Amino acid sequence: MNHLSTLTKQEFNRQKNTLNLIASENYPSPKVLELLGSVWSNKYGEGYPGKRYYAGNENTDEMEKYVQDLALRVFDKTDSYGVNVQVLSGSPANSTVYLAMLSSGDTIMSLNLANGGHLSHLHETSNYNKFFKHVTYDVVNIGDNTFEIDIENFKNTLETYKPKLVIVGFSAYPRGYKFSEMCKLAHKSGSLVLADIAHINGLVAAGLHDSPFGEGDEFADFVSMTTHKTLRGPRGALLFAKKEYITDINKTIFPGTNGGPHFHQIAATGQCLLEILGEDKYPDNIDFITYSKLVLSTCKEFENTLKGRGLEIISSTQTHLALVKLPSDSDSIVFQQKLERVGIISNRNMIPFDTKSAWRPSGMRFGTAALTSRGLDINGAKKIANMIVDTLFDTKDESTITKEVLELAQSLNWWY
Ligand code: DSN
Repeated sequence: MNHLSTLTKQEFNRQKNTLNLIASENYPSPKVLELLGSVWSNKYGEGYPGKRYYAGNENTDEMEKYVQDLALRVFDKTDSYGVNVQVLSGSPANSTVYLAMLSSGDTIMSLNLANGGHLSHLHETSNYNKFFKHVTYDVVNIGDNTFEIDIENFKNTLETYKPKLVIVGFSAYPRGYKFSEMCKLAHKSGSLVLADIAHINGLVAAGLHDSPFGEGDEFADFVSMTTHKTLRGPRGALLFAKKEYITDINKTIFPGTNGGPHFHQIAATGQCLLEILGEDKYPDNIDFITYSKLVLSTCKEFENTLKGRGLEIISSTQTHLALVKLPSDSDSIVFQQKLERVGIISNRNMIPFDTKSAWRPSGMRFGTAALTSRGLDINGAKKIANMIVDTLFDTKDESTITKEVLELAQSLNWWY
């Protein structure tokens, strides 16, 4: 066994024997992983179906068109959008829209990172700040530590700055997104709208969350998403654009910013879309809508249990993720490490109006999409929440919790 094989085996065992609560991860079906390691990976095909620069693309042409069709069938019920399946991941999908539609000096408006936005939405560390101006809108506490988009502030920021592009869609926002209201207001002020649904696309696909796809002013002009979170596919992305914009988007991806498409990733995305459409199955034979409903119920149970044990919940969840504010004497880095030691994998996170840094923020983010794919039910979700609180307050010793975690992890499905 060479060193890489050893590391792969170690990673396999780590994933199998721990409880993964990272809201942006999931366990795709073995068929998805098989396609990632398939001969599709050997082929170059700069260009698009029917117009490639190299020979030998008759199968990739058909496969790419097929996956485009599957993506549109899952998300676009009104035949209003085109889709690019070559975009490599979520952040490049977002920057494709900036590069395709904006000129240097134009303004982009988004939610900032601490309030639930994403680095690629022109956070101060983004290189795109060299070319575009950035303004942010806010969240507001609607009571009981529940922060939602502040629509008044959204309206005022639109009126003041007249941004060329408004981004709706977030990374650490447990509430449902108000797509139609925000899209309508942004369009009224003359802005284009990009909905980044990287986190909630599985819920949208399952019909459990409002969709930003549709005809008319209350829908987005562009929709970006990753394929590996609640969609349960391979690492990758999809970028949709209203038909009038799709040619500009395609040109910006190739030849604008990308070389050859990653066909193995595109084929694997097709597999997860087939599973969502019910034309193939995830190994547990549970259909995608049922799975997605379970994700919501495990998350709610998890959050309720944390709350019942005295933790401060931020923005009571309506999605697959829960945000928690740690007691002021807790250090989120130390706590994340402590959880890792007992086998619970999570990430520290900023909370709205956080006064601490992104490196050592005040909160933790937990999601249940990954473990629900392994068969976690609400009893399991409750158990994990109790283990987390026991770890935080030292109400049980670490070795006991470590044993409980391993037992639970080993009782769950493992598909590989
Ligand atoms: N890293 C992903 C997340 O955790 O939300 C998105 O970039």
